[in-house]
Amino acid sequence: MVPFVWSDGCLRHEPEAEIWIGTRTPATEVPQRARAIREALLEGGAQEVSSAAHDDAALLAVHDPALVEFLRTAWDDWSAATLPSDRVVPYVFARSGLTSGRAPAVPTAVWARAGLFAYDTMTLIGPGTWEAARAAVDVALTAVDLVAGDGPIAYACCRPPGHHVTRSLYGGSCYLNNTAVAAAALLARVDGPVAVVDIDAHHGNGTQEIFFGRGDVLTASVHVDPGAGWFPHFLGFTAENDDANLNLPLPPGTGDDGWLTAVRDAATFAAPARALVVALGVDAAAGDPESPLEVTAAGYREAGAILGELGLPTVVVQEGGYDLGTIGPLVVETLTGLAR
Ligand code: SP5
Ligand code: ZN
Repeated sequence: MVPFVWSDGCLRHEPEAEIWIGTRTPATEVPQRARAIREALLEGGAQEVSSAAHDDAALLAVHDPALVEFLRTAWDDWSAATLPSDRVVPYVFARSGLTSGRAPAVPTAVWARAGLFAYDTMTLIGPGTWEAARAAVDVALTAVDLVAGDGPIAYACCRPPGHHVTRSLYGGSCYLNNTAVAAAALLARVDGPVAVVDIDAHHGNGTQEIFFGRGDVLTASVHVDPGAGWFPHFLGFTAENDDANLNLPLPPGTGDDGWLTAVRDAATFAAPARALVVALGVDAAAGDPESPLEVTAAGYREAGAILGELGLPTVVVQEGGYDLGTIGPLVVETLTGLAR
């Protein structure tokens, strides 16, 4: 079984809610997700490795220092201002069309600052959000260390997820792009390109944006077609494809056959790389409340086998997956397929 990296710090983010289409709804990205996955891994006999602290080098290789500094201080500043909301939530957004190409001012009002860095209202910041997001980065970097050491595959059992975060903007229940951080860290250690294959049900728009046009990190994403009405809505289309980026949007209702064909295409695209990051969302599974894809547990095992066939040093980073009763077994299936 693939070893996994764990940090209790990842449990400290408890968003409790998301503001979705103007309504406060219960959070889906909850601490119990990570606990459920860990439990299934331990039951499956996987070795747990404690996360080790890492400096900000790999983090700042993929993120704007201003985003990192905002996230580090946002909750303290918000709570000191005694505002009506118990979470940081943006209300006015610094869109590029406002400022004729000029950089927007940094708002004096604490309650306006999130509008410089957030691109949605679903991704709330509260006590422990920064600590958990930073812990998830350490988990991903510890998994990179394991792969750069003796093992060919390691799994980062982390949350909050990261693949929706761009260089300078957070959203989609994500704060820091753990997958991109892992890819940047691997890039510094191998001789040649790194590939990211994202099999979360949603397009990995943040990872795409971070590495777009570079060529040293190949990005492929298999996801529900945003054109059919799914998050992230603005990105994830085939029109964004080039030599280093492959989007494989699928219609709602796609099951194992169509999904695995796309995973095979993503693996072929990734084959020239010298190391692989798998952005593992298990929300493509039938029954997940956040996506209309219909992948089975056997499908996830086969996806693992397809990616394992590449024979590359591989870091698997946890992204989405919201059905608390099945996410643990789905991760175990994928890792079992990978290690086959
Ligand atoms: C990492 C990841 O899987 N992010 C997914 C973000 C997509 N969320 C879209 C939210 C759509 C509305 N969900 C309603 C939930 C009610 N609480
Ligand atoms: Zn997702």
